[in-house]
Amino acid sequence: MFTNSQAHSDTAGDVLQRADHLLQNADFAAALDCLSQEQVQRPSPELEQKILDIRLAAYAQVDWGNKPEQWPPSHDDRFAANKGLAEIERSELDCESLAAGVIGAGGLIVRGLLNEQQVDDLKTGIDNTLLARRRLSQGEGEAGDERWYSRSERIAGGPAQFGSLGAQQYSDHGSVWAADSPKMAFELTALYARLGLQHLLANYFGEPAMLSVKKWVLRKVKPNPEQQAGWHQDGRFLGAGIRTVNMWIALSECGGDAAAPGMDIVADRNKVIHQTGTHGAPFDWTVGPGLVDQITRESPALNPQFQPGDALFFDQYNLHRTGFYPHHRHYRYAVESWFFAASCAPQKQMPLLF
Ligand SMILES: O=C(O)CCC(=O)C(=O)O
Ligand SMILES: [Fe+2]
Repeated sequence: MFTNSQAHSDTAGDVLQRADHLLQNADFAAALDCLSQEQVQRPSPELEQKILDIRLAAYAQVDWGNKPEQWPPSHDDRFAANKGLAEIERSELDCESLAAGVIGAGGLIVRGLLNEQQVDDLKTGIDNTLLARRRLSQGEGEAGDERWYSRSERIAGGPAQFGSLGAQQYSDHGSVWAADSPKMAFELTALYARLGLQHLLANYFGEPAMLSVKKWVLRKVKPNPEQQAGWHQDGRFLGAGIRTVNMWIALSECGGDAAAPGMDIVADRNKVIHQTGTHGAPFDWTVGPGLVDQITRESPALNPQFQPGDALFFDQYNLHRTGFYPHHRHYRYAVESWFFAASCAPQKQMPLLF
């Protein structure tokens, strides 16, 4: 109660001063908490940007120590009798089910992780972000667009904001880094806090979990009956020695019989990185169809059906691709969040605190 009344009587200046003090003591988590509460009470674009900038700067300012020896976490292999991906309800998600699903079964579907309102808000946010990016790239930005889309000065080394191809490369669909949208980054980190993800993933990794600039992606995928996406393992790009788990959240009904593209995925328990660029592969980063045929003789390729708000957790060894099929008519929205154990987070993905 004291904190509430204090928060109400504090001016924005008081809060910023308190946060600066916490930042000087490198207490980034407390500073972010304090500023995030202020952003909920008195939203401002400047504060939203500041919060994102702190997240981006903090990783490099903390000594995250050595990798815990005890990893991956042990699990009870509760899904051993299942064929295919493990599947649970939201209420069953904890460190043990996550480990048994991702490590033991090759992937875990969590039904109903988000509710309808959360799904709708994220879809609207993805649309706003994509439209703001397109308008800004064409020099037609409207008031408020930069809240939805602007690249932090702290994000160095990524592709130029509007690319060398000019405006026409941006449309109302595609993918966009969540960290390029101060508003979406704020909403998503608030949502992850409500879901208890920091705690869940700190248990899973045995140390704090990070997000990253490059592997935290908002997606609006166009149905494309003609297209075949590339089979890949994200471990092929992420580098050796990492500890990671992806939370992919479907925001549209997709996959299976649904009218929007889901994910083709192999629930393979073997933790190996397959050869790429061979067996008829169209690209050097994809696993060729000939090799996929061999792998899927043992573990068939699945195309699970998702309802909006269902999540899929998997690691860097999982073989998957966007699943395009001729019956698709609708766009598919999703958020992809690769989380990394802090002590060995890949620098080139630009880790960020959440
Ligand atoms: O959303 C998609 O279709 C692809 C996602 C993906 O490859 C990933 O999350 O690693
Ligand atoms: Fe992927």
